[in-house]
Amino acid sequence: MTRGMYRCLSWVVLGGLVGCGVIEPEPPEKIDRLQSEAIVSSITEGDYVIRSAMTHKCIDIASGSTADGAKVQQWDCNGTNAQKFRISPTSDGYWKIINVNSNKALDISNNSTAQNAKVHQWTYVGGNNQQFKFVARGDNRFSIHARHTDMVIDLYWGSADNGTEYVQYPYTGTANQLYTLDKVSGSDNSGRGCAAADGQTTLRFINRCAFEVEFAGNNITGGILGTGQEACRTIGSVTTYMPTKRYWGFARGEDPGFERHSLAEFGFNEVFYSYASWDWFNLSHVDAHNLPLKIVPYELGGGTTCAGQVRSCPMNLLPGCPPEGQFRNAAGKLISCVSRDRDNPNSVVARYFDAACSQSYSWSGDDSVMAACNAEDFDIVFCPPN
Ligand SMILES: [Ca+2]
Ligand SMILES: [Ca+2]
Repeated sequence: MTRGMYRCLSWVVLGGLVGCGVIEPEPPEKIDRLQSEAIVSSITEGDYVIRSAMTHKCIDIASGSTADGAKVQQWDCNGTNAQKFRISPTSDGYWKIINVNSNKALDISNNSTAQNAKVHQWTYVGGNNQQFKFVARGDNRFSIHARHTDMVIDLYWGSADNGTEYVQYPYTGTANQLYTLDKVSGSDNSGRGCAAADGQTTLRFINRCAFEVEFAGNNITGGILGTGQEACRTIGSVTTYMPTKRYWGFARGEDPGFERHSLAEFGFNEVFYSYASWDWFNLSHVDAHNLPLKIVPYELGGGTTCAGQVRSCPMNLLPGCPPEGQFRNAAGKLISCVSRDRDNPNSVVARYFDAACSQSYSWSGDDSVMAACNAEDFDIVFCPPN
């Protein structure tokens, strides 16, 4: 669909969902430079890397020590097991946090109830000073509360220095008390990765390209994905009405700019007959093609409405782009194929897109390829293999 204008025809084809009207284009939100494998929006049992929301550095066991009492510190993220923690439930919403390398638990030293008592590692014995609660604070950030005091794990004075210690301190909401968690293994939702069946509408961005991809879109913090990496963004509950949302990606550092992206377009959680959470979506080439995309819906509540609703245009449409559509960056590299006559189904570029990919939404009224179903979560795949 066009940006900045909504066409009634789409609604009619889908059965007259709700009204239509002019919608102002939304600017892309800022790109978060944090590179992530899989930032989670909720905690399930598994292995995690825990990063400061302030410094983006990792919680680390100093020198990879396996000793009781070893220092827990902030350090540049390095992918070692000294920075991976198995998080598993204890009781009443609390969790133990066990270092993968040492098999020792994060622990408030000496069972202290004082402010600024240090966090260190210790053999897990089930103490309340070894159990923590994760409280969601928005934007996939959590505060981590010790069970015996309800104080949070606090990056001391918010220092960015490697070697800075963590202490317990009353929650104040400052960024040195907030963390993001990247799940690095132990996913218990086969096939769904970090998009859990949890009553939330989550988008899982997956990069199958042979290069780094930056992703962005409406109502999310974007990010950078290495080859094979994925990231989840929860945008609302399964009943949150979110019309006309768009998501896209581009090779890192090669953003062709506004109206030069292939788009994954959605309307989430429309009321539709007996469904409270019907969704429509398409792979739009109305503006352009820059990266191959795929949308995979995951059914809400085990129904079957999403069968056959996967949409994919896995082919690279840049090499064959007609001359009038070619958009090059300052270095002369072809980085987008732009459809400058978007409302014309017979334009050379629209006909090229349609011929190359039967599931492409190739001009502003190409409603026959619209998909719709009662989904909870979606994958948005860059450079899908099929
Ligand atoms: Ca979900
Ligand atoms: Ca839905």
